[in-house]
Amino acid sequence: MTTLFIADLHLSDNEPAITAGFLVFLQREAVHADALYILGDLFEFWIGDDDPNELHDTVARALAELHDKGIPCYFIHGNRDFLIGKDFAKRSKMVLLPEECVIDVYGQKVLIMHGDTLCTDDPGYLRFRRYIRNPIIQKIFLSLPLFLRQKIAGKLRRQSKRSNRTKSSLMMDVNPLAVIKALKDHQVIHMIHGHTHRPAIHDMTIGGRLSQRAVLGAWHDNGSVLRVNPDDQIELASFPL
Ligand code: OKV
Ligand code: MN
Repeated sequence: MTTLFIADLHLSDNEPAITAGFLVFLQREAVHADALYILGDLFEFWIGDDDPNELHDTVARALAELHDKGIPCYFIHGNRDFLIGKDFAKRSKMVLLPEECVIDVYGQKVLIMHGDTLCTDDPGYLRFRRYIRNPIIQKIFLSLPLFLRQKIAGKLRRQSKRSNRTKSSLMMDVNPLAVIKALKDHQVIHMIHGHTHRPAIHDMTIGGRLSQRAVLGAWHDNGSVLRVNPDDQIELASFPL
């Protein structure tokens, strides 16, 4: 019995080996799991469920197949694929979860999220986030023709690459106070997130209680998965793609 957590695959046409590795992961490992949680940034970018990209179809089919074999898959949006909507959820048979969510994993309450909202030392990003997460702005964006959305997204991605070069690595990590606040707000001591690409299991003491925060790794040269089993054993593993 195992529940699996992954994030930050950043699937795109430019990285076919990661997609191939993901499909193998679904067939070899996820089929034996109780559930699969994808905590955001499954895709490198997302400009609407109506994007006729073949990659989306391949991934939707593979996830739907997993569902048909009895393994439920849950998804929390990342900062890149936040526009994944009901249509893709239906095609992939994934359940879309809210951005912060307390789940029960073998009797333990665990807070799961993508993790970008914990990076409170990057006000530039949070401003950008507030803007593009505005439902009205999203509605307008989604009403644009596909070629325009592609053009805007390409431009934003190039700008972001440029601005990330000037950001310090501390700024791109989670803020410890934001972590404590999130745990307090949800009344939990366990948390799993991705986004920072700094895979680790952090032990902390909060109010005299031992607390754990697992950070999922990004998929680059290797895949990354967190395995949780009923004996409360958690294992952060990296595997070749
Ligand atoms: C996702 C990020 C690009 C970071 C644009 C309104 C706007 C949605 C959008 C376009 C971009 C998602 C949907 C993408 C995340 C980037 C660059 C930086 C830091 C609008 C609503 F602007 F036109 F109003 N977008 N895409 N970034 O390419 O997937 O998270 S994206
Ligand atoms: Mn992210």
